[in-house]
Amino acid sequence: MSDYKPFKTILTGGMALLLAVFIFSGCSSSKNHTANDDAADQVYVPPGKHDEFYSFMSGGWTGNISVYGIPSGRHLYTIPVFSQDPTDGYGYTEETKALLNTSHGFIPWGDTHHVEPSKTDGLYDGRWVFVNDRNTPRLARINLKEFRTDETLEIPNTAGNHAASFTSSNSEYVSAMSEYSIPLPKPLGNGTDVAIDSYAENFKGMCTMVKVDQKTGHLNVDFQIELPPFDYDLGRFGLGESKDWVFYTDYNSEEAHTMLEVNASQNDKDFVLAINWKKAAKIAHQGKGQVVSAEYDHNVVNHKTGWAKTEVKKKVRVLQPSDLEGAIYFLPGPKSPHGINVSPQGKYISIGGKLSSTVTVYSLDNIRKAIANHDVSKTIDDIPVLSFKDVEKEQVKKAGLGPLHVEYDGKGYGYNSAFISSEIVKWSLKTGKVVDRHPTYYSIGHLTVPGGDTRKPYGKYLIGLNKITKDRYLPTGPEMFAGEQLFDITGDRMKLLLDFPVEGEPHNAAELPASLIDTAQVKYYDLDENHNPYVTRSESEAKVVRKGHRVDVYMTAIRSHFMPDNIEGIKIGDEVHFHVTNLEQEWDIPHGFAMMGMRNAGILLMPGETRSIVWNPTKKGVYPFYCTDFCSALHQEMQGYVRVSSKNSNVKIAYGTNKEL
Ligand code: RUQ
Ligand code: CUA
Repeated sequence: MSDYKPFKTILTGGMALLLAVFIFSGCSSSKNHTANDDAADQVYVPPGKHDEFYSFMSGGWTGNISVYGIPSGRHLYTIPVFSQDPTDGYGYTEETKALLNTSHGFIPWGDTHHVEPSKTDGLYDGRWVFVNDRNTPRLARINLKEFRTDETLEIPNTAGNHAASFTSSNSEYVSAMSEYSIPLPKPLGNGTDVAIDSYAENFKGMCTMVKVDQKTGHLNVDFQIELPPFDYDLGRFGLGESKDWVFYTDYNSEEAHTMLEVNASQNDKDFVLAINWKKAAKIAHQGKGQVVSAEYDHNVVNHKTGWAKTEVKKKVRVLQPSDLEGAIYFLPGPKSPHGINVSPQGKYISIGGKLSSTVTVYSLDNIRKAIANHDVSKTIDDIPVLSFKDVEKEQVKKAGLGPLHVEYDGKGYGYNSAFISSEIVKWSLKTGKVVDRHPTYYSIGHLTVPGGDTRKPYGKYLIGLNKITKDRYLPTGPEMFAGEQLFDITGDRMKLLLDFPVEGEPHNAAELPASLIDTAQVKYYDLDENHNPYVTRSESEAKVVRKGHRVDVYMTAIRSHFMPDNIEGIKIGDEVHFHVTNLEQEWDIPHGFAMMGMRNAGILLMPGETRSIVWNPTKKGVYPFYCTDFCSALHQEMQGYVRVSSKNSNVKIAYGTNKEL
């Protein structure tokens, strides 16, 4: 404990009290500070061998997803999603730029929080992963054949898109939920330009159900539900018996709009919102609610051409809770809850009572009974509130301080993270009794068991996603990568195996068995199937075409030269579009393309792929370009020149490789 000072600045009010209890009750000893000696064997993946699981970690403010191998903790890849990535030119190339379009314009970064794999029958199916951008409300779908973002969808009428991108048992829906309420445009609300202190009267929360086309994966906002202006924090769809339901935690039932730290921590109980999404969808499809105008961007990659296109959507169906009789309820829960998780059979729903020291477990049976008996204590904005004592199954006591999230191992145990006391607490679902606890380093947020949100968790490991790294690695200035910890959970006691640093601040992660994904990987793109409008399928087709101030360069790359590699006749003021096609037809032979003075990014071309990047030369001269990826023994030689002349020069377009221009 000596080297860990919890951040006092975030601990006020009730938290300070909890902290006092924490300090005076003493805390975990340092005996588990390091892993056991035989841990090395358990995480050692010999050279040339593969990991057992892929772990997809959201990167928080990196806006992307990074992929790690488990148990080794090796960083395998980063998938660009909501942020531009100069590694391969994602969000810089003409093909991919549209993926970052929103109704606010082009937004080159995001804040990814929850990675959710697609499911069939409550089990991972290896098709896609979904992830949300919290800041600019968006969802993305990544295809797991290419580890690429296929689609992004803006969520209208929403802000602080935190309780997303949770998916139903067959990925029929992905849901998104506002954390920050906002006033809604007319005719829905009273207009968006209102006084902030009219919060209670004008601001609204919003639940969005996004339908997933089972063939193409395409996302489509099916309907929304207007909600009271609470902060909706986390969500989970039911599983098994509860698979028609979706559950969300919320805090700020006080409806505070300033100094939430204090003002949203007044009520003893906040809520879980339970929606029967199947019923709600039925009601929506019967035409209930209002179709209102909205403006949001939907960006989809066309796999034939490789180009992402934006469609601006103009309408959305919004339901009111009063439309959803029998399909929407509040369950009270202590106090400013954060995470919510559903047990593998779908019978139990647990929430981390961030400002209490308990995990509350609800049972589906109790919820059903309370609904059948109309045990309604009151209604809030037409949403019936069931009574706590009716729906609660039990409180897990001694769940640590600041319990946030729960994961299940499929063997009857829940594991919750405790942020303030920096520990993982294991308890029995049957008895609600704590059976083990293990310190984490430090301040754990999410935790994940491979398949922990499915009907059949793979178990075996648990990964703690710690928020604070401090002294666990060599220091790297004031900022350090987040520190994750891998535990073995096959025995009665958790066993710490490995610390490994990861990019950004992963808010959560999902592990898929390698066998579900690895054999399906795309290794290169078939040139004959490349229907990019700017493809150059052979060197003889390479050309440079001027149309006014626009110059299109149709270029090829193959070991170890570009065609053309000498270009003349470019003038200041031109807009030069380089369309480079990698002619290789072999796995893992990308070429790069970088032009001196280019103000966006270099590009990386996968075998058989065409990418386009725009260059606006501003100064006369001869500009070298080269391949950035060490592709062959003659990679250094893979270079060329572009001559840029003044605006009024009469140098004509000329180009070629191995010829005098
Ligand atoms: S959050 S540390 Cu953004 Cu899922 Cu809980
Ligand atoms: Cu191509 Cu280096």
